[in-house]
Amino acid sequence: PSAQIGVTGLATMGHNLARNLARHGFSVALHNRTQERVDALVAQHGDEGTFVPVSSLEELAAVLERPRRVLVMVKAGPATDAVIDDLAGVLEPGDIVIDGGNAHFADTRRREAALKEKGIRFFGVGVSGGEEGALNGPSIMPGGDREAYQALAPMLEAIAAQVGGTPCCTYIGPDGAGHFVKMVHNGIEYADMQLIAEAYDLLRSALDETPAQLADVFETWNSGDLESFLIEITVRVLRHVDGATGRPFVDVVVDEAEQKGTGLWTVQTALELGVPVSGIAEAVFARGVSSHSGQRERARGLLPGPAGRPHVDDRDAFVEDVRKALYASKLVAYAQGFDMMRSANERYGWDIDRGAVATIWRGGCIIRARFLDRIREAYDRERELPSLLFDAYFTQALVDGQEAWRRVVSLATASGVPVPGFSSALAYYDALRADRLPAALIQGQRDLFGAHTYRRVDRPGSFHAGWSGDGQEEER
Ligand code: NBP
Repeated sequence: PSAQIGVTGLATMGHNLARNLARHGFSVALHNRTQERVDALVAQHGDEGTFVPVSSLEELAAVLERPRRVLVMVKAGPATDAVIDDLAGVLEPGDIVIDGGNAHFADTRRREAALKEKGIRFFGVGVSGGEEGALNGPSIMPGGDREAYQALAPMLEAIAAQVGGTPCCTYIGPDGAGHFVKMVHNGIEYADMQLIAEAYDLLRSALDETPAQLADVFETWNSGDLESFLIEITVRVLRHVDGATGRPFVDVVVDEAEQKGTGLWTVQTALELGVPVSGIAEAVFARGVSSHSGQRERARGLLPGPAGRPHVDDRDAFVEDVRKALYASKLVAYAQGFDMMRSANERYGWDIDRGAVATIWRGGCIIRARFLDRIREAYDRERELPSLLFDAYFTQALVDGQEAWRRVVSLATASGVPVPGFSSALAYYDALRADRLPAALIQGQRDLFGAHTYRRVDRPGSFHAGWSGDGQEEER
């Protein structure tokens, strides 16, 4: 028997991707460290397509068509390195190894370079959509050698989610570009979730309405610009009633959010690239604050805030203000995330097409949304758009929304409702548009204590002011 592709690592994700491949007519060799997973897949789903079970990597190499294609779906980190090392021992030059796990893009760059020395072509592929997406169509972000992609494209594009006949999979760029884009996706996901949560919190604090009633608000929003998977599931969560107590489900869940690490990677990378991703960072930090239950407990009885709930005269106008604030803040978070790709293109010599990324995020992944069509159109209009905020469509949304955004942040702040996402997005917006920033003062401070020099508004060059001595400015 022979197979067109092999999958090693048949836990949740590998298992479902193997079935997805087989259902699309590809013959799939199955390998897993523990043989039971191979046997279980064949026993339960063997009739879905052509599976070739094998019990060693040598056997896997023997059954695969050339060039061999092996999808690695094992735990990210050292397990992935171990499996790649073992594979390198049984593969030949020209073969293709695909890591579909959640690798850090820097690890992908290192692995790609190491395998290249052996003539093996390595792909780091971001796969988004979780268990369900893996089976029925994920969003796929492949990074690696462009020519080798030709040997993968028919398979990856067939198993990806499809939106209007377009697969949610496209070549992203060399080495770590695919995993980089997956990382940014997850960072944006953090920000989007936080902003929705802040909108809910404000509505809940200000209005005398139950979570189920607020679900109706989100449901209405879901028929407009905000239409997205995350708003859709927000409606479901808010409507959900706890079986044991009959209380709203959100009220019985402990209010401490976890973070698994991709948010951290996004923020770390943004700091290294020098890209301000304040919306994403605030979302990661907000989860951190929520988890500090000891400090929260102590602060509750100690630190004062304003009395009473936010005061709202016109309920519907307030709801509309919150919607606009959410949309504007979301726009900032996405603009910041897409800015990371622009910066990575410069740093790593990639050519990530941001419009194409928006296209493949329209289906399969967690941040899938109508909004992504608008982003794609923005990059169609101007491929090297420096910020999404400068596209005419989005600028108009900010013109329409900025007053509401300010009202919402003012009300939240005055009444002690924390809105780190909304307010940091607004601060970023105002900093970008400011005529002058107090960075001039900071430059003065830096020059005074550390002779770091400054540039002048009226002539070129670097200068150091005469802070002591004769008071003469020197050109440095
Ligand atoms: P896990 O991340 O739980 O990994 C389990 C798999 O890794 C099993 O097949 C296991 O083999 C294998 N494995 C381990 Br652990 N150590 C190994 C080693 N030293 N040598 C060989 N195999 C080893 O599986 P998953 O949840 O399916 O995720 C797979 C990848 O996809 C991960 O990188 C994950 O981050 C990523 N991902 C997950 C999701 C999701 O929603 N779960 C979404 C997107 C991406 P065994 O059966 O012998 O123990």
